[in-house]
Amino acid sequence: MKKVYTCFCTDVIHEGHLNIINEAKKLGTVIVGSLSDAALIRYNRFPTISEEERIKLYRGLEGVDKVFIQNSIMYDDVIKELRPDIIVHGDNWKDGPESAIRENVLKLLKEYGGELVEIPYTRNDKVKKIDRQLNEKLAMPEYRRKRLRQLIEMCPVVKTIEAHSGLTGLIAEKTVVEENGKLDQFDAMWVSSLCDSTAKGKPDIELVDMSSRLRTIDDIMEVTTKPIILDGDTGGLTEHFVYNVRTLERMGVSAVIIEDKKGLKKNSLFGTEVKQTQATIEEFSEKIRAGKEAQLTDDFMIIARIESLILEQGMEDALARAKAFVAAGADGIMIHSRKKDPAEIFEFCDKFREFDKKTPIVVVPTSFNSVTEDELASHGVNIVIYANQLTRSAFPAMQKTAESLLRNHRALEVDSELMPFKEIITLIDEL
Ligand code: SPV
Ligand code: MG
Repeated sequence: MKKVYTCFCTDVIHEGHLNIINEAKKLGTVIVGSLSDAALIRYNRFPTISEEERIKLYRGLEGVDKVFIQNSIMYDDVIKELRPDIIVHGDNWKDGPESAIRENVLKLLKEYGGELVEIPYTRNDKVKKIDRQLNEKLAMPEYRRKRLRQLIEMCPVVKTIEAHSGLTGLIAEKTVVEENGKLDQFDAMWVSSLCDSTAKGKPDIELVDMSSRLRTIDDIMEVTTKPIILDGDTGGLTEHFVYNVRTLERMGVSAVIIEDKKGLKKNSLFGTEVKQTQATIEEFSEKIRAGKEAQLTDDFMIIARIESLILEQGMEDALARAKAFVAAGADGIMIHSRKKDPAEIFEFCDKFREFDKKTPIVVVPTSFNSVTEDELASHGVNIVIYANQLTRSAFPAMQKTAESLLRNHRALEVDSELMPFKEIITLIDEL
C-alpha cells in the first residue's frame, strides 16, 4: 500500500475535505496532517478549536488511518519523518503566498520520487457558508477577546499593526507575505490614538472622545477577526475608566493600554518638547486597580504604559513604576522610548526580567526602528506594535495624488501610481 498524506487545517469538516479523503483512499493508506496552532496562525486564520480537538476530529473520520501533527507549514517535517509516496492537496494553492508551500513540496518530493496529486477544490455555496460561519465565530467577542492571551503564549512575539478604519483593518487582517520560503502575517491590531485622531483631522490630545473611538473599533470589528489592543491614552478619570473597561470587554477588545500621564496628554513622541505631566505611582496604581476590579472576564488585559524614559525621569523610575503597576494588577507593561538607539529599551527589559519573568512586555519601535522583532524577543519583549506606519505611508501618497490632479487638471498622470480599480473592489468581501 502506498503512503498517502494530506494536510488539514480546518475546524469544521465539510464535503470538500471528505472528497479529499475519498480520493486519497483510492491511492493508499491515508495519513491526515493536523497543522499545529503555531504553524497554522502564520498563514491561516486562528483556530476556533484546540489542537487536541482538531486531532480528535480528523482521527474520527472514516477513511483516515493515522493523524500526524505537522509543525512546519512548508512540509519539511512531513517529508523527513514520513516520506509519503503521495501528497494530496486541493488545487487552490497555485497562486498567492501559498504557492511557496506548493513549490517547496514539489521540490522535496522530487528528491525521492514522491508524487503530488491535486484535487479540484470544492467551492460551492454550502462550503462558502461554512467558511463565513467560521470567520463570524472568530469575530465574536468571546473568541476575539481571549485571543491576545493565547497569542502571547504561542508566539515568540505578537506582531501588531495599527488600524483606524475598516480598510486598514482589512489590511491588518489579510496581508500575508512569503519570504525565504516562509509565510507570515500580523497577529493583532492596535487602535492608535495618534492615527485614530489623525484620520479625523484632530490632534492626539484625547480630544477624540471614547464614543468616537468605540465607533472606530466597531468599524474594524465589522470586517476583521484579529484581536484588538486599544490605545486608551491616560484612561481618563478613574470613574470613567471603569465603565470603559466594561464596554471594551463586552465588545471583544482584548486589551487596553493606558499611560501614566495626567492633565493634557500630548503624544509621547514630542517627549519633553511639550509640557506633559506624569501621574504619581499611587495615582496610576489606583486607576489600574479600579480597572481590574471592574473587569468581569479573565481574558481582558489592562496594560500599564510607562512614560519615564519619554519624560527623562530615568531607568530606576521606570523600573519602580513597572514593579508597582504589576503589583496593582497590570497584565502587561509597555515601555516607551523616543531614542533612535534601542539600548534603553533593552536595558529596561533585561532589568525588568530579572525580577519578573512572566508579565508581558510591549514595545512600540517607532523611533528605535532599526531593531528587529527577534532582537526584541531576545530581551523578553512579547508584543511589538507598529503603531503608525500605515497612516504615515497613506497620507503622503494621497497628498501626492491630490497635487497631481491639481497640476495636470486630469487623472491620467497619476493613474499608474494607483491600485487598479478591480483590485480595490476585491479587497472587500461580499456576502
Ligand atoms: C499611538 O500610536 O497613539 C501611541 C504610540 O500612543 S506613540 O505615538 O508612539 O506615542
Ligand atoms: Mg497614543
